[in-house]
Amino acid sequence: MEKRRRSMMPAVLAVALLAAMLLSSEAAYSGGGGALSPGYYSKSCSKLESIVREEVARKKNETVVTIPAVLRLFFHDCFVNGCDASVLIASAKEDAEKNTRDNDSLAGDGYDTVNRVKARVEKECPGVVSCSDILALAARDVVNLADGPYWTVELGRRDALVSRASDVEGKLPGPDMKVRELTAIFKNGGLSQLDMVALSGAHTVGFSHCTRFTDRLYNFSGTGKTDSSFSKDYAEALKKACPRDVSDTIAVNMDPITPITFDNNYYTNLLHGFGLFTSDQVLYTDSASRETVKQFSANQTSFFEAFMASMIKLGRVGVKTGDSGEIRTDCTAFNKH
Ligand code: HEM
Ligand SMILES: *[C@@H]1O[C@H](CO)[C@@H](O)[C@H](O)[C@H]1NC(C)=O
Ligand SMILES: *[C@@H]1O[C@H](CO)[C@@H](O)[C@H](O)[C@H]1NC(C)=O
Ligand SMILES: *[C@@H]1O[C@H](CO)[C@@H](O)[C@H](O)[C@H]1NC(C)=O
Ligand SMILES: CC(=O)N[C@H]1CO[C@H](CO)[C@@H](O)[C@@H]1O
Repeated sequence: MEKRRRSMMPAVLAVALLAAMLLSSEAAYSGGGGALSPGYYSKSCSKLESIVREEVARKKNETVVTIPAVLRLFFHDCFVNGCDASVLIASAKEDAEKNTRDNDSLAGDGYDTVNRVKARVEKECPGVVSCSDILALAARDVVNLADGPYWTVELGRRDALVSRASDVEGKLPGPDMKVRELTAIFKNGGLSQLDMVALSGAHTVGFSHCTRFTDRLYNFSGTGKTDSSFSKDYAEALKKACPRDVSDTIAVNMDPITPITFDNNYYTNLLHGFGLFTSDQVLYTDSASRETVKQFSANQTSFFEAFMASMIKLGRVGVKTGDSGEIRTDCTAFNKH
């Protein structure tokens, strides 16, 4: 759909690199007999971070879809049995995590990015770096390459030994959920309501298939009407892009104003009824989270700080360390034992 411009564009704020602030926390998470730490590979694979950055940048130069694809892939990996690269497994029987409805928009470019990085890392330091750590670093790099913040990534995750489609049910939030349900699902991973609101800001980049929100346009809550929390202009534009009988392959930008820039415009959109999903718009319509949305809309630095802190917390969910799991040589397959 077309980029729609409003008269009041958010001020462009100067973005400082805020990594230094986070470095002071020396955070180390322990789960499975080991601990995560930023310097985990400093001796065993000192070039790791520069390799990841270069390969992710190369891939992004080929297609900007790399940005949302990698970011969403990391979220889905972490929310289903922890950040353990279980989402990357390809199963001949099609019964792995990726073989579920929610993988629809897990664009192939996300998987491809991780696989390319892994291939280069294996040449440099074979058998040392986990696929789950590569995905965590790549998620940081895509955000930063889209003009978003840069933070220090904790490392030392090990890769899962299982990946089951049947484990996905109920773990991922749905676009029709309201604040209470969203908060509950994030709480399963030890994440707060504030983390939920900050991480939802990832919808400042990427695409959604029309079929994920057409009920809001044509039959909201079974009423046959349009959701009244939509801005009228936005709903009209979406109806043009996504007619009633729209094919399930058609997608639109989730942030219609700045679709490929990682900024706080997602929150400003919510103030104007430009939230694409119910799960987006309710963050503003529900008083439980409205003040946070206003704050992030008014102050990009405040959003970036919260987003970085929440991404670090997301990266600790259910991690395998120490003797758990394995270091996969091919991210799409378990090692042969
Ligand atoms: C808060 C609850 C959330 C819900 C209900 C939700 C739901 C969705 C849905 C339905 C889509 C469109 C998928 C499709 O077209 O099939 C989507 C896309 C996306 N989501 Fe979320 N999401 C949530 C949180 C997050 C979080 C925490 C992140 C990352 C930190 C994230 C990152 C993304 C990205 C980047 C895309 C665009 C994907 C692309 O363009 O390939 N989402 N989300
Ligand atoms: C990607 O493109 C940018 C801008 O054109 C360029 O500066 C950068 O060197 C490219 N990176 C890679 C790895 O190709
Ligand atoms: C709207 O939703 C209701 C309830 O789910 C359903 O019974 C009805 O058939 C739908 N109408 C249309 C036009 O799809
Ligand atoms: C924006 O948020 C940052 C970080 O929380 C804070 O230091 C700064 O004072 C805020 N700026 C304004 C104008 O409120
Ligand atoms: C990209 C991907 O793995 N897509 C799969 C998602 O799940 C469906 C249903 O199992 C598969 O048919 C797709 O191949």
